[in-house]
Amino acid sequence: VRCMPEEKVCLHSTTVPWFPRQIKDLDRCNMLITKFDPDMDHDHPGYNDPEYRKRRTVISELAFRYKQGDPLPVVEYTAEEISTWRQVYQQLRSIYPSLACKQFLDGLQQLEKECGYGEDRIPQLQEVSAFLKERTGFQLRPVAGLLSARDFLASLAFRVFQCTQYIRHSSAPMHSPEPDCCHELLGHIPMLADKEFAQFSQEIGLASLGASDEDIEKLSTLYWFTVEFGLCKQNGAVKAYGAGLLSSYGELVYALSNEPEYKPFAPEETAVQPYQDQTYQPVYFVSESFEDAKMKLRKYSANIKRPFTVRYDPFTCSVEVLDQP
Ligand code: TIH
Ligand code: FE2
Repeated sequence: VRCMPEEKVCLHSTTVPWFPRQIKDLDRCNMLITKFDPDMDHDHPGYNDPEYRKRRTVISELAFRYKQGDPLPVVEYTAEEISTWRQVYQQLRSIYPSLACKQFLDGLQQLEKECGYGEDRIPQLQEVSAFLKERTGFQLRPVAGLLSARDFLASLAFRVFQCTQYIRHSSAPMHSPEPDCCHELLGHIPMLADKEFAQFSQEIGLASLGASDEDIEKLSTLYWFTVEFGLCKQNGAVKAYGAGLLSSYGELVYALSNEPEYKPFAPEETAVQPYQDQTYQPVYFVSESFEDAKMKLRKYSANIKRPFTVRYDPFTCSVEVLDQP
């Protein structure tokens, strides 16, 4: 456990928040936010279901015990859990062809062909992680719930994606305010198999290392409106690429209806847009393409003030810290 969330390090005679330098330092990036936890949140659909809460505790333990390099834990899902997965999968699968972006559809198709994706079983993190590693170098790590923005973003710098392994409550398959395995496996994984998108995700992570609390807040808002709830133009139509949309039948349909407001993706404005984390978003940001989103984000990140620059070394899986030029 991280000694203190406020832990600081000294770099080039300035003090900045601690950040991981090596992939194994991610073992210390484990600060959980409990606001949507079924043990804490009275509105959680599993709050009054002791069986569900017990199951969540068992699965959380697997993540708490995990250390970088360990084999990813295997969860034997119950018939009830698989039935929830089936419902989510069937509903979403039927609307993806018309509402999801091309990169997502390509990724999902490969996962169905090569990684056992389908409505009959919940894929294991182990096999999915091996699949991603071959495509974009991303690997998975289990997490017990929602992480603090700083810790979550830091892992992206190392091409590590933190995944929950429990599933949403069977009474609410169409939307969940917290991440679950449907959200990770259906929302995030197909996109992380795309090279361009993987690069985009890692760049947000690198920009977050050692950043001030204020900059972390802005970067996590950018992450929210792109990786989680982003829309993009493709062949003249607006499509979804955000994982929060691609794992929620309810919000995916809503986001691409004429109800919500659309704004063009522009990092300076997007970074300060207040957002909704209990239910559907009132506003979504539309990018011209990933390439465009990546270029704009790069420009934005370059303006974040840090007394140093970072560079990822893929040979050692570590972050080099360089003097500000
Ligand atoms: N709302 C998403 C779903 O129902 O799958 C899950 C989350 C997206 C972003 C944060 S939690
Ligand atoms: Fe997510």
